[in-house]
Amino acid sequence: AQPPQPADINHLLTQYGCGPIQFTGTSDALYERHLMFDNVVDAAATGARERYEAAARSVRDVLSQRWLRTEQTYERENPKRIYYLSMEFLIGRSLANTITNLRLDPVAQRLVKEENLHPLALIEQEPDAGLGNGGLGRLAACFIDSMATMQLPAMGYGLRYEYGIFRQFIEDGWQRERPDNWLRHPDPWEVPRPHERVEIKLGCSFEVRGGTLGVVPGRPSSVFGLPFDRPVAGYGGRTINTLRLWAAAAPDVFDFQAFSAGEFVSALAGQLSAESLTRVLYPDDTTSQGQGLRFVQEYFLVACSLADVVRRFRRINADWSALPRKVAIQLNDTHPSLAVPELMRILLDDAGLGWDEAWDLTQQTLAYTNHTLLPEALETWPLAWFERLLPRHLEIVLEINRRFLDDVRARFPGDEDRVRRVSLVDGDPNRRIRMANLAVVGSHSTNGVAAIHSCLLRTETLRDLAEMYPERFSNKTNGVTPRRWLLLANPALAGRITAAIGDGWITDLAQLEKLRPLAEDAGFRDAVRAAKREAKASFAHWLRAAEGISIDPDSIFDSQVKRIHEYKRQMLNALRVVVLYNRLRQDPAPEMAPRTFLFAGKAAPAYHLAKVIIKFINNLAATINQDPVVRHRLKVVFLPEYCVSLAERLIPASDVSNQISTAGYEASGTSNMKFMMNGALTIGTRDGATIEMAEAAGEDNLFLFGLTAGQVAGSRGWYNPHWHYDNEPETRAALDLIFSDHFSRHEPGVFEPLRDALLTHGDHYMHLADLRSYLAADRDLVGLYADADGWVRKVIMNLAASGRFSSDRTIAEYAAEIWQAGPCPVP
Ligand code: NBG
Repeated sequence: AQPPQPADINHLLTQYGCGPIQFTGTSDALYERHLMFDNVVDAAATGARERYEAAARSVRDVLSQRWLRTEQTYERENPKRIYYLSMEFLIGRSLANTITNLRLDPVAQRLVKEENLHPLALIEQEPDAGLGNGGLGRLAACFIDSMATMQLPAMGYGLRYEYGIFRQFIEDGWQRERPDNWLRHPDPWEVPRPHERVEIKLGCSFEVRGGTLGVVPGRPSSVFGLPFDRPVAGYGGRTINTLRLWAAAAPDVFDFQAFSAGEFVSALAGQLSAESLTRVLYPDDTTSQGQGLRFVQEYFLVACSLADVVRRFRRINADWSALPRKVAIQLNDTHPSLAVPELMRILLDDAGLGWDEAWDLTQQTLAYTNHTLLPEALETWPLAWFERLLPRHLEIVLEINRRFLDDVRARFPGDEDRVRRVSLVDGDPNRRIRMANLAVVGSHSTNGVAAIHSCLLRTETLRDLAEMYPERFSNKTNGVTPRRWLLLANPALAGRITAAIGDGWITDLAQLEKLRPLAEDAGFRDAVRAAKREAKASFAHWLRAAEGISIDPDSIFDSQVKRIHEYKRQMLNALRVVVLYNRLRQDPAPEMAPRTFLFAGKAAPAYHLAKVIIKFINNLAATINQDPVVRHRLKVVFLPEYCVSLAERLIPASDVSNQISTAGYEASGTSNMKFMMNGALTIGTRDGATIEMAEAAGEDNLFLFGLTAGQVAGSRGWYNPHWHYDNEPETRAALDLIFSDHFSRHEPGVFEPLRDALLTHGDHYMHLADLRSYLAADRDLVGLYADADGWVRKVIMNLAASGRFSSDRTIAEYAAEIWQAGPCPVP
């Protein structure tokens, strides 16, 4: 086989908007060269993993010069730069996405043919970079894709966890966790930059014992942050931005005294403690358990990133006062909100500025995004930890607070209750620092992630602060990148959209509006139906091969995929299935579309009830799938190990998207948007961004049901789940069936925690209040499915309205309204 010639590739790259890129060396620098020389093996003897690595490195070669030139352009043009600080980046796989964004598909296809490669086998060799829990981390990944595509001079900063989100497997129906050792093999995408390491100083030394952080009093210590850079290729390949992930490393010179005194082993152990700082991602979604190691992780991210930002800023800007004109820092949730005292410390102690100027620059540079209203997620850290680890930061926080509370007292004289509520310091004997208050006070912008969420944030959760600083609060409704979630994940549908309206939608998703009139075009309806059928068939095929599970592509694929949490109400979905099952047991009615219910998601390892819910879904599946009465009519599948790659397969294949959180609890949701742009219809509550999806598509094109956020809040005082149990026969029959151990014959009583949550303890998330209206909406939905044309019309109306939910639109709003930053094209 002839390796691709450089001239040809240059031609292709020019044609597809990436080039011209000058290659140095010969064409062999691409795939074959990597295959042989990187591992020094005979090309014929290489396995799938080596072939994946060689392919990935070849793609990286293609973007390397462009990547360098991007940074050079930023240094030369000195634009305002955007820094996105996040403890999580849930990026998933990079090979196929980078090929797509560089528009190298033709080259890749040729390579696959000439080298006799199996593309799927190759892609499967890449582990998901699971450096996040769920929505918050995936949003960060979509944002960096959009920023690169829009040619914004942006950079992501995060941590290089050696172990990402745990791997889930199911044993006897229960979730079990295994460590995700995703860096076991060398990662072809990351470039270590040891010469750009930074040193972080702490007020004492620490050690990690049994997962908790022990402080070793006495000597201050330091730890190094080692940057690992990953390329972020914008669509079209013009801009290659950087995601910089920090790994902790011990200082070269460790405890020399102990070392010389012969305590070689214990001196080294200290070094190991320092390095365990970035070992593992905390697997808690929307809960903050206040572990010491997490606190140091957060500080480490902030300290490394700010040192790097400031160093870059100072290289080309003499004057500190230019900081907010040249730097915008977005804090993804409160996790990096130690940036407030850290930036103050740099400006006061290192730059030598006075308090007022430092404070002004800090506020103008920082902005904060809130991602949840759940009280258990609001971070507070013991003041005592600040005292020991970050004494200087504590001084700064207390001074910020003193001045802030003076302002509050001046604005609201005599209102000491208010002072207590807004103070950055909570409580007396066990004083804690409230990180959300610190982030709001220390920045110029606070935003929520969907209209309803931003509104509740302003009027409820952060009301007192919003009264102090109303101009700081705004909404930025989330979005997702259409490159990964439509173009790459759903080639069947993407191809048909392009055939109908051209490919402008890829970078301007609002163009999907052009599909609206095509709802009345029988040819286009057929095309959309055929695309869905293809995606379903290929998902069913994969599922059989990967998990040994057979599902019927002619059944309705009804999906709920997300973290398992009471507020997301997977249990409401399961109750719906139990009711449908009961109906069939009573009356095996002749005609109905067969249905496949797909569940996937991880539970935080310490969240017992969420694990019971997983167990219930698995037992439900086991019982239903072997009951002859419902065979070929209802099938329930719990897919283990939900991750970005699984979402990319499952979402395009789904007909129905369940977005059924208790209204007022899901800040935005982002899978709702992915389903919408992949041709699924939504059955859901009026919560998060689903409300805006319904506004955009028209309420009639979704199946909305249930209490509104106002009704949920209004019925808190008197809601009683027993009323529904006593008065709704189907609700009662479903619960009785569960508690009769119908789904747990060999494990009697195993679902008692569900009885406690749903009945005894008052059903906090109001499952029973919404079950009946969920079933009514479900009936409408199944009714419509029988009308193939009516169904696909609604699908097209949703597709046409999904343009607003591109993360490009979200990022355009952040750039214009929060960052005041624009594109910096790379010539
Ligand atoms: C999540 C919310 C979702 C939202 C994502 C992204 C956290 C703390 N919050 O509703 O629960 O879509 O953030 O904004 O993960």
